[in-house]
Amino acid sequence: MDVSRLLIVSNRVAIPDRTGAVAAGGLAVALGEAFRMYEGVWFGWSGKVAAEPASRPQVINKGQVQYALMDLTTSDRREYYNGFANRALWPTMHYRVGLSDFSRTDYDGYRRVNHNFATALAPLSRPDDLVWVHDYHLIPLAEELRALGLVNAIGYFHHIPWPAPEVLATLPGTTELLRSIACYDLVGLQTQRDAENLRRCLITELGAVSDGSDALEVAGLKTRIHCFPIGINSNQIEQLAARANSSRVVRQMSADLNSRRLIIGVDRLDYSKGIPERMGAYERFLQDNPDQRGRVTYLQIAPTSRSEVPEYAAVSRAVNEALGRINGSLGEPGWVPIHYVTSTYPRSVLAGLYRLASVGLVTPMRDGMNLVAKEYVAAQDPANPGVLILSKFAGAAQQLRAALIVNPNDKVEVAEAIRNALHMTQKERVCRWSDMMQSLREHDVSWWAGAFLKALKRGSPSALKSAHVVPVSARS
Ligand code: ADQ
Repeated sequence: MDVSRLLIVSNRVAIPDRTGAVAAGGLAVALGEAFRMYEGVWFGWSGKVAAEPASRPQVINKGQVQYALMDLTTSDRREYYNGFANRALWPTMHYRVGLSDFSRTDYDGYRRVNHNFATALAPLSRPDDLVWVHDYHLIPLAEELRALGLVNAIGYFHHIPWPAPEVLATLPGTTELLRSIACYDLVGLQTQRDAENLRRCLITELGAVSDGSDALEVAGLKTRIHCFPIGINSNQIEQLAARANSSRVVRQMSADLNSRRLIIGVDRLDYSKGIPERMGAYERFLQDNPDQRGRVTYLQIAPTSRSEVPEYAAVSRAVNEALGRINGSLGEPGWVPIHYVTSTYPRSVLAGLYRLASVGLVTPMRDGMNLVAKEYVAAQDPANPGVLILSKFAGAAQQLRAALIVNPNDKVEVAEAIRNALHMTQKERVCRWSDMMQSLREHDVSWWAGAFLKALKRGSPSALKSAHVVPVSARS
């Protein structure tokens, strides 16, 4: 595809290490893949905290990508990252209104960091760059860039769910954020439902008017809203999984299993992923199916994330409590029902572990997409695949309809799905897997990045947008 140059902006920038591996987290993995295809600049937070705010990024050249890294101050990190983004927006967008904690100071810090990022980014841009902004940390960025005179096409992809207007409206500041979102030429969401929710928010809160296509007009601005479900590099996962026996961790796990069947869960430690609830469902499965005790092992991999946010410490306690209770009450000498690890693994190891597992248990309470569900499917042995159990509240459930779809709030239903998965005939497993694999191949990560950028390029950057937009941070 003929793309001039890509300027990607996201909260964290994942610089590949010497082996080419990137950090855990869906966005890091997906953008790492997108940059295999396109040349450009990746701008964002370095992950470091400095005494003084940075005015210019540190630039690192690696292959065809230039990484431009900004440090944050302690108050930036507290207010923008740990505060408004992760204690207010994240829970609200995951429908957890009760966990959302709004503070005006945090919100101001969020706008300030977006303003600072735009000021540092604008000089790096070239007139024909396509600018692609990612995720909820950076919703106001286009508004700030327009105010600095940028007329480039600017797109935004929202990786997490977009809630219904009634839910979003509970959070102060979101009417302003909706105005900011209207400054993008193109807004991409994971599912049709998310796209419809955003459209309804813009119509009910701002009086946006539809032009009959995917575009909405708001206060003289025209923004297109479209669904682009994110994919994975399914070829790569297939290949890694097929030769994963070279990994010591995979060989060890395989030997330890002996003839036991493996159930696997892989998630960042986050309350949206439903890990304690999933453990409760597994406990119920073992209680209802005593013949299965000693015959299955559930491996839960959950690297710690956002540990400075109090709600994450609480979910960590809940997981440890469920783990202790289940292993203590149902375990036997020589058999531990749940293996729990918090390490980060190379993709080759994860792929091998997925392939060893008869069941992939992916039961988030709410999730934009969930790449683990897709990776689990791609890693299976085509002749003898495992079964995916998938929450109806993960965006992936809109595509992977041949999974066993469950309500993660119903532990009896999840326990029954585990039993059904373990008893499913090979013929049915192959049939369900082939159906899902076809969709993963058709809509892989290259398709996702290509489709978004093509749509962004198609809509001409409106000169209209460079004028008359005063960012909130500059308003009195
Ligand atoms: P996340 O909430 O991070 O992503 P997810 O989509 O499941 O969730 O992606 C997690 C990624 O991290 C996967 O690629 C997985 O392999 C990797 N990972 C997890 N644990 C790991 C470990 N221990 N070691 C190594 N890698 C590990 C957000 C949204 C999702 C959305 C993605 C992409 O919350 O809904 O699917 O962005 O848009």
